[in-house]
Amino acid sequence: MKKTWWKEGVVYQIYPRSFNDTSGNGIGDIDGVIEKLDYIKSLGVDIIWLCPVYESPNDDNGYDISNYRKISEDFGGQKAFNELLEKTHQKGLKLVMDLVANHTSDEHYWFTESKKSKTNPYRDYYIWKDGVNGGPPNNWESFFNGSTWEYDKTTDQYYLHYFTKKQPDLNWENPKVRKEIFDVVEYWFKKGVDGFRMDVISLISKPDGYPNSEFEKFQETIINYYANGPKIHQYLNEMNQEVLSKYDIMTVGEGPGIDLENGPLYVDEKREELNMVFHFDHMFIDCGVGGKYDPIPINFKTFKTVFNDWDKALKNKGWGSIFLGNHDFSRMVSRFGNDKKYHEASSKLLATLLLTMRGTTYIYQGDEIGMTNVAYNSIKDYNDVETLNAWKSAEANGQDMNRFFDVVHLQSRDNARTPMQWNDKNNAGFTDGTPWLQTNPNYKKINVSKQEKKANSILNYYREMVAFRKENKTFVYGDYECLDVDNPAIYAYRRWDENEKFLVVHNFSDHSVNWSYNLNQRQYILLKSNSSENQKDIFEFAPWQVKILKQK
Ligand code: TEU
Repeated sequence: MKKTWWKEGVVYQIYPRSFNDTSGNGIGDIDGVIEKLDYIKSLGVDIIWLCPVYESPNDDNGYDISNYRKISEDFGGQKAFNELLEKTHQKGLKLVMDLVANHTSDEHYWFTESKKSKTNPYRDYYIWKDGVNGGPPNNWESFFNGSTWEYDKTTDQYYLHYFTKKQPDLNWENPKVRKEIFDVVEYWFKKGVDGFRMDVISLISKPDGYPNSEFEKFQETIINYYANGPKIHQYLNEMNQEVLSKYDIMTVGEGPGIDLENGPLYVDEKREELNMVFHFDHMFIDCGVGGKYDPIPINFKTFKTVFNDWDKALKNKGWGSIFLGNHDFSRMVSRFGNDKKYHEASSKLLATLLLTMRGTTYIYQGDEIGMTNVAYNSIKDYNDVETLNAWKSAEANGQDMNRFFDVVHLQSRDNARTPMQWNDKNNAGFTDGTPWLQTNPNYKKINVSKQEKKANSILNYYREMVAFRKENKTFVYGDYECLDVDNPAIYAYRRWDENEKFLVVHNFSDHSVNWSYNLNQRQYILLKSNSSENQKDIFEFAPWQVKILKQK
């Protein structure tokens, strides 16, 4: 397995809108990121992934791009971005951008042209179809509710949009479209950008014939129709040959429908497509039949199995991504930990998991201080288009809206988008103005400034663990094996190479556990723990305690 910077590096994901506002308009900006570069550097991370900062009408907060070569003035424009890139590099950090190329904004020039007539040169940049029996071309449902087809009366045809109707899907069949996107990618590489996270890249190749979906469960429709289309690997290989392979950059493809079978195809080094993917097997683990807004309890054994199976699938082939949260899901500690009684311990435990698995670690902004879900009082306080559309659709279906509001509290993407909590001053120090999304009221308790001052804070634990991973490359490249998979509370795994042998044991529960696994105590020494409890007996664990042991 080739060693490289993006395998050893730790990524810090920034959702710029919610990170740090220096202009006072309530929206985070690029200058705000620049202002916090020392903070980011102090975490010990190596790579910043910046969510979209391009020009956008913000129907989906920047995931609807109207100009791929322009940095949004809301965020400070190109000048601010140039400065960010320069300063990031000066600090020895890399900067990775988001590439949203499955769709554009409907306000992108290509689309406004495409709409004009059936003979417009940009018509085939998008996917236009005739209706069927006075309705849309097929029964497909969009990710954000409603049909994936929008009727346009100018030409009496429908266009495809997997997400909102302001996010028309590009037609990757058209070689001109591919060329346009590859040029965009190259444009940013030439400016010095160090890579791309590729938004819903698994969806760019559409199925032949656009057949009706036979499935009721949305997840099944994604897997069987939307994702991993017939030409996906051809397109990615082409992008690799045309652009990616010419630069020392990293790529991570994001995608619904990426599974154990097809996942390795994206990242198999011999196939020359992408470096890494984000699959959602552990992130959709609480989705019921009705999807994300029909949650079910998390099955802990399944959780472990997802990590085990993916490690095995990618072993000696490609490289994994280890993440437990991002801007699309609830807060990691509220979801996989216990954000009430064991907030600190469980945040630290999850940090340990992120930083001791095989694969590149991705830390989402705010998780390093244990930011939690928010529970706004009214649906009016929510901003996310996914949440609001899910709400409208639940209302239209006559659901019990009190119950549904609980689901919103649990699942809304806004949980992860509340402003970064810097200190206990107004608006958590995020802005002097009115924040675009209300601050989580717990900012007085949970904030950077407070944790800077406390030696054993969650924040300082992250710093310690990032440094620990750096010092012990066995955690990066070493082998992985899970022990006692059936244990309902313990997640234990070995990490080893020819030099070192480690054992990481997490107690993922609210009770103490004596892990009476068949291991000889005396063979191990304790290297690290997220708490000082039970330090004497190596296999005894307080609630949410994790220990890193070394085999003598
Ligand atoms: O998300 C892709 C995706 O699969 C999401 O729709 C996901 O299923 C959902 O957010 C879970 O709640 C990417 C971006 O990360 C997301 O922010 C965008 O809205 C989406 O693509 C469209 O570009």
